[in-house]
Amino acid sequence: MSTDMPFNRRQISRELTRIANASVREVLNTIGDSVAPAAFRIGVTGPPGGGKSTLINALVRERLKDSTDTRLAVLAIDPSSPVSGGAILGDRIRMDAIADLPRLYLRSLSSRGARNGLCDNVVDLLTLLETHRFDEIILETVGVGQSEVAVHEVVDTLVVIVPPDAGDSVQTMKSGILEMADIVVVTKADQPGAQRMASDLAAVLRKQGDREVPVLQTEASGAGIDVLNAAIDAHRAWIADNHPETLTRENRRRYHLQALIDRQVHDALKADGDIARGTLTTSFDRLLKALRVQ
Ligand SMILES: Nc1nc2c(ncn2[C@@H]2O[C@H](COP(=O)(O)OP(=O)(O)OP(=O)(O)O)[C@@H](O)[C@H]2O)c(=O)[nH]1
Ligand SMILES: [Mg+2]
Repeated sequence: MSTDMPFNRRQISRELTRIANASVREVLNTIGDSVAPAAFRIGVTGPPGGGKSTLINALVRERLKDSTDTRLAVLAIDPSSPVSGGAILGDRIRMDAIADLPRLYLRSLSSRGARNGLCDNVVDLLTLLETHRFDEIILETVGVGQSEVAVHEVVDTLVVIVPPDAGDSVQTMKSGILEMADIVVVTKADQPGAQRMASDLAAVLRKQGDREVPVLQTEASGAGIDVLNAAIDAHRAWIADNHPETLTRENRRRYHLQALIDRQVHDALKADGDIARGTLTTSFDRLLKALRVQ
């Protein structure tokens, strides 16, 4: 490991693996008392194979270019389930090209078995990264279904990508993740239909109303990435002006508490095969008792 590395990649990887497989109590023992400052979190989400990783590749370079000391982490949640299609495309971009950039930490994690598409424990992972003093974290998730709107809760700026050939999935996204978007990007803008898709999306988002959501276009060549980068900075400035930081922190804490307690309840229900016997009241009290001793 070279000494000019600002952080120890192997140690962070080890810690992430450990916390990804930890019990709720172990999670609390690891990050429960952390007072590390929050990182600026950017979510990049959209359909499987839509061009998320390609975009992040270029975006990372652009964001690191602007400063000499920004520490940036990328966490890619790998769907790895045949249902979502992500892992079976075969041609997915791996972010090897940027993996060695100094001041960048890159990690891909499977969401197999997670109940909400995101890793159930993604907030644990993000918080752990914050204990390593990352300034920014980019989170890649596949976002097509309703459940994926959860990503909105854990990031500051949500970039929703739509490839020109998205077709039907745009209908699904309209009532879900698109409503949560802070910035919309039509990826693969070198392909036919990109301009049309961008106009359609702009029309839909204008009707949505309350805040102007930019609709941008990017290409794997890097075209449009500078504009996206500026839009992210503009949104960050907008948040700083419009959202009190303490409120954001408290909302995030609430979300984290909910995630941990959900898991605790899930584990307790699974551990007691007899929990459903008896009346609703006796089951409920038995569950509460089990939670108290965990
Ligand atoms: N023509 C064209 N192809 C692109 C562009 N960006 C990405 N692709 C291709 O689209 C495919 C998927 O790209 P990825 O960046 O892996 O997409 P992804 O959304 O991260 O995919 P998953 O993580 O598997 O959901 C790859 O074959 C890319 O080469 C682009 O701007 N133009
Ligand atoms: Mg990807």
